[in-house]
Amino acid sequence: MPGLSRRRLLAASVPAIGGAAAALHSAVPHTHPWDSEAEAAAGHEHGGAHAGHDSGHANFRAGRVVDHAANGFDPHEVLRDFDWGTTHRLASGRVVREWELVATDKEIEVAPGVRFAAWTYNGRIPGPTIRAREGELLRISFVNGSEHPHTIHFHGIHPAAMDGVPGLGAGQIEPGQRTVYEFDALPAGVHLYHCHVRPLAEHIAKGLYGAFIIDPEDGREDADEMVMVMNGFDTNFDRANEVYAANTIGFAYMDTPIATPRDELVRVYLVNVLEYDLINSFHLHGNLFHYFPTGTSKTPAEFTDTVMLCQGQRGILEWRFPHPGKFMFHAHQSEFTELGWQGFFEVGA
Ligand SMILES: [Cu+2]
Repeated sequence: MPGLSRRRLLAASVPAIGGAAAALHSAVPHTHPWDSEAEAAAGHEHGGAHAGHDSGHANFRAGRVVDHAANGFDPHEVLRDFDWGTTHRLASGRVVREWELVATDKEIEVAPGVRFAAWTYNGRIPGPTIRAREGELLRISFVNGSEHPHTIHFHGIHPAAMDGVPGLGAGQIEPGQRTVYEFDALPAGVHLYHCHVRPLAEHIAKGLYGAFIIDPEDGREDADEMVMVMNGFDTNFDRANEVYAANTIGFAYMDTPIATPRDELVRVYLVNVLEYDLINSFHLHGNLFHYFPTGTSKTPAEFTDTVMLCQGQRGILEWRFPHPGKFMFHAHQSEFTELGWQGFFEVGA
């Protein structure tokens, strides 16, 4: 079916029925953006079976990699980069924590040779992982350096005027304008932020989102902490993704596994912002993890190896590796996995 996009097939045959759409979605083939043009022109299709690939396929074609330096961010740095902002104390002793986020239009290489006209917070996707302690007063200065109107909508508990949606408070922030979002750090957990300007799907899919972590007042146990924002990119503008990843660059953690010590507590702050697909998931090999939905309780809800999240859902995963070696993690939708959303943990001896 050369030329027939997944989305157009869906639109033609499924009048907004979620379950059926999900089933169809994974059944409809599409091409990788990093396939050769000749192959794409010949209508070479990659379906679930991926007959044209060897089973060891775990990388971009011919081992090509994305130029992280040119992008200005590296998924391996994003992984453990927690932005605590700057602080000062009010006369009352209360901590005020502040950040500046700037929206910019920026071209990002999302797969080898595939450049995507992204919209970013502070030049990176995901935007900075904003981190605070429960009960602090948070102040986020937002500067719109993009050519399009944007906002920052934070998940959490705050006044309506600070919700970052058009028509409330400062509303839509026009190019060249700025505003300040101010609210209490509540509740403890893992949250997210994203632009909330219409068309919403486009403003999110373009890259305007990030993780927002609030530590409990009494903290959490020491751990090797990481943030993974599950996302994807629609590189041919058909409202379906061609690239999937945790922290933007597919296969980045396959090319260079995430090193973590044996027997030490691992804590992953997992956020799903994937647009255009109904669900996403995280699956861990050779182990199970404790799952804390939204991270709002210290009592795990589940001990499992796979969690499923819709857009906006997030949670904290905790586990220890008792065995050394390499352990995969990936979306348990095979299609997402093969299009980039997979990686390795490398556990020391
Ligand atoms: Cu926007």
